[in-house]
Amino acid sequence: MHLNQVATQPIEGQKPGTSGLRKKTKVFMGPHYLENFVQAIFDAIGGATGKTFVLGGDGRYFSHEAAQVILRMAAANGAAKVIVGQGALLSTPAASNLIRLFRTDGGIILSASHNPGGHDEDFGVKFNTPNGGPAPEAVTEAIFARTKTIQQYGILETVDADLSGPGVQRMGDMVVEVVDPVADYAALMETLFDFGAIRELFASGFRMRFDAMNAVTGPYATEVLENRLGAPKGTVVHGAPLPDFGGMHPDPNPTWAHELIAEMMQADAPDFGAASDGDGDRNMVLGRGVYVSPSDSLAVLAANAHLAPGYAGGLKGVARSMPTSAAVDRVADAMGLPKYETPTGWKFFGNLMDADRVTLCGEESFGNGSDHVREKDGLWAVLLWLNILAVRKQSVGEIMADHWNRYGRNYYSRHDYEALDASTANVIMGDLRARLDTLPGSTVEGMRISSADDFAYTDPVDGSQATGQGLRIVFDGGSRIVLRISGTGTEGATIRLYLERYVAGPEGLGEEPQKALAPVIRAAETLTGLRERSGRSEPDVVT
Ligand code: VG1
Ligand code: CO
Repeated sequence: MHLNQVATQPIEGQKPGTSGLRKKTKVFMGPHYLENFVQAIFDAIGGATGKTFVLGGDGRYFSHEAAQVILRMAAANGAAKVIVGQGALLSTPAASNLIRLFRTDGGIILSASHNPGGHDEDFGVKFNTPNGGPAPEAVTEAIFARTKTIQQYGILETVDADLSGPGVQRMGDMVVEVVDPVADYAALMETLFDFGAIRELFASGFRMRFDAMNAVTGPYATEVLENRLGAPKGTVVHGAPLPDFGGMHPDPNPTWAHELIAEMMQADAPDFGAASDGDGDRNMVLGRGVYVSPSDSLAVLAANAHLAPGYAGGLKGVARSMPTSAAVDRVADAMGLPKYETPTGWKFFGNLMDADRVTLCGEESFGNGSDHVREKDGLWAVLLWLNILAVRKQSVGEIMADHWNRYGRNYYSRHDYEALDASTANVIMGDLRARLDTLPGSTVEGMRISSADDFAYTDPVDGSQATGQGLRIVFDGGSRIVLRISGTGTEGATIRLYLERYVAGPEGLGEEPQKALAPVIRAAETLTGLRERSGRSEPDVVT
């Protein structure tokens, strides 16, 4: 065993995006790449000496090697202890839970979330702070700043830790505690939901399909749904986490979870369907023949959360990211709840939850969660849906129809134009940004623009500011176009175009969303020239 200080040099581009640092796996495997970033994390938080961290990830290719490097670096940096998920596995919400449960000094999550995995795909590293949430911008900025000056990193030369089963071992002076990745998380879920009622639901013949997409949620879903709630074996499919996700793209949306969509649209489909992403923080839910848009799912969960024991006392407030539809706002207004609109990315919800201002948060990108942890949580959302279905004894379709009748419907869609040439994307964004001030009052496709701006946010808890968070154009009546560049892509630039139109009802609530949004989609093209200028005749992904 030998403590090594390795000389290194700054590597360009180690700037964390919406959710950690994501790059091609081969980039992470390059000389000093992972080591520089991990040392920058330790340095940016005032060193690792005497500290305890949680470590785990979604099991993607290179996770095992990366986990061993991080353990040896933590030991060299004087950490007291690292709590690691068995096999280096931990879903993002489970990692958040362990950080909070054991009051650690933070955690490192190895994941590129919904991005594909494998030697030629993506890898990622994310640091979470002691509250269990993704590092806020001040911390990620400090990490990035450190990557630009780093000259050396510490690493212990020693044999690998044995991560194959629970137990305690030592690496130098540091304790390595390997834990069952599922147990504490499953126990937390039992405190929030009426497992008895959900068990009865399954016992009555209710059928469900959960597509874990060969990613980290498999073991969690199998334990909770099949072992503890009595769902029949085989309810969970693609349940074994694989390094390349078996070639699946673990993004739970209609494009990438097409197998589940196809099954759920059949006449004899299960009653309920769900999928989750690479690291288990996203979810898509479906009823028989019914796709629930993530923004609508957030609104339904907000309106019905009190039906689950963990939320029986009501919600403190709700928050959504700016591009997420205003469906949840209508619920908040009707229930008299405080509501917040934040920039994209879960890190912006942490302060609101820590300050007890909100209980429920969500994003249009298939993510919602509550203050039980400080990350979005895919399986949690599925369990809350199951609890609601068990209590209301209605189908997903009936619940959606009832919701829209009551609150009206926010038709919503996101069109992604992926891997565009970065300069083209910047020109499209820049041109629109420059014209924002001139737009209010003008009419496009028969719709009058009431406001246009580049979204900026001041955190109401600590006053921190975030600017340049997305261009938004709002029309009279609440229809909306939002444009932003993705902060999780690893190739070129991805433009996300978010489209929304509100229909109060009772007429016109049952339209197909792309049809209902047609005038807004046309207005977006007129205003941005996105298709024409990018040379793309249609978006790569429509959700
Ligand atoms: C995307 C989503 C955003 C989400 C983020 C991380 O970011 O739009 O809502 O918080 O991914 O989710 P972007 O910058 O590419 O739009 V995950 O499950 O990939 O950690
Ligand atoms: Co994710």
